[in-house]
Amino acid sequence: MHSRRKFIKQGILGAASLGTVASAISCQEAGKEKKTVRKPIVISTWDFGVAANQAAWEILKKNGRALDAVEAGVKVPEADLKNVTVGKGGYPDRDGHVTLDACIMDELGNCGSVAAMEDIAHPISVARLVMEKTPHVMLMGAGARQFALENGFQAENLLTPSSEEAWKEWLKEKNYKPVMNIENKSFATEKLPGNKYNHDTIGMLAIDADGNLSGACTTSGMAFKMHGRVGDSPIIGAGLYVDNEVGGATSTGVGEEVIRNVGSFLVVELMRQGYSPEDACKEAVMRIVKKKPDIAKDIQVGFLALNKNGEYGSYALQDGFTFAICDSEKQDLIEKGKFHYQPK
Ligand code: SD4
Repeated sequence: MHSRRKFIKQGILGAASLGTVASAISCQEAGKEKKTVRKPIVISTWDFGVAANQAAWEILKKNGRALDAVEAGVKVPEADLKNVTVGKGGYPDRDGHVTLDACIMDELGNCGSVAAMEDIAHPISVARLVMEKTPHVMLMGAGARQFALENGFQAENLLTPSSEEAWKEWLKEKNYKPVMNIENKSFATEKLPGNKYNHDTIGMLAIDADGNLSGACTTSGMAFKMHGRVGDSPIIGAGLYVDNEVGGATSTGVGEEVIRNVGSFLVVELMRQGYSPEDACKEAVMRIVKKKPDIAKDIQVGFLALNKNGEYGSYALQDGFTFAICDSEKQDLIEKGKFHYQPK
């Protein structure tokens, strides 16, 4: 499958130096052809997934649990102040509030989520606590913040000076229009040249050495959204879904279209029916195109999927979607997603 794809090496970290525990493990399924399971493996959305994957790999290579790996992995972009679409430093909503969305799901089907949460820098860890310490799946807004504070998280101002500056620039025209791949790429790069890391949501999927899957997804959502707006990223089935029998999927882009099609659940269910990860992602993208062709041609949505055998694939509405892969053979690898609409 890899020969068909264009790989972009971004620096070399030898497999030996990473001291991996397992790479490809062959197994014989009764009456079926011999399958090679690639594990451990971690994949995540966008170029910034490379650094996130490295943090996840530190856990996976020591036989750690996929759940721990995905949490540690996505905390990297959450903590990156230059990243204006995830965690602290994320662009605020139109009223100047940074509101964060995140969810996590493990191999047992447990899941946790926070939405529109303010003042807490690592929403993914709060989402995990919702999963592990409450009878609920999702906490939002003030309730999520209160739960985080009660569990030892510190409140802090998530609006960095440069994100505040960007918001004030935006207020001059108040033009809300999602732009391909990053919601406000031209704005950020033309008017704020210091902001180079203008990518989108991080969604991460991992299989650990035991063959168990987990996933995580975290974002500051669409820049300059309405106050209270929640996208696909914290919604189980939309921004993320994991089924340990089949595989996992995650999404990035304009969340409204992902929610309308319950995108990540759809991708996993298609893989259950035998679709390859890439074909499943493509079919989910084509549902969006079919239902709303007028909207679909002007927005970006990308899906990323990993099946139980460690095979991965992606598909996006538009050119520009990238994802990062890390296993015992390949580190720091970025692959370009296939896409439906030809560039204009
Ligand atoms: C959302 N899917 O809030 C997220 C944001 C994102 O590209 O991925 N933007 O809709």
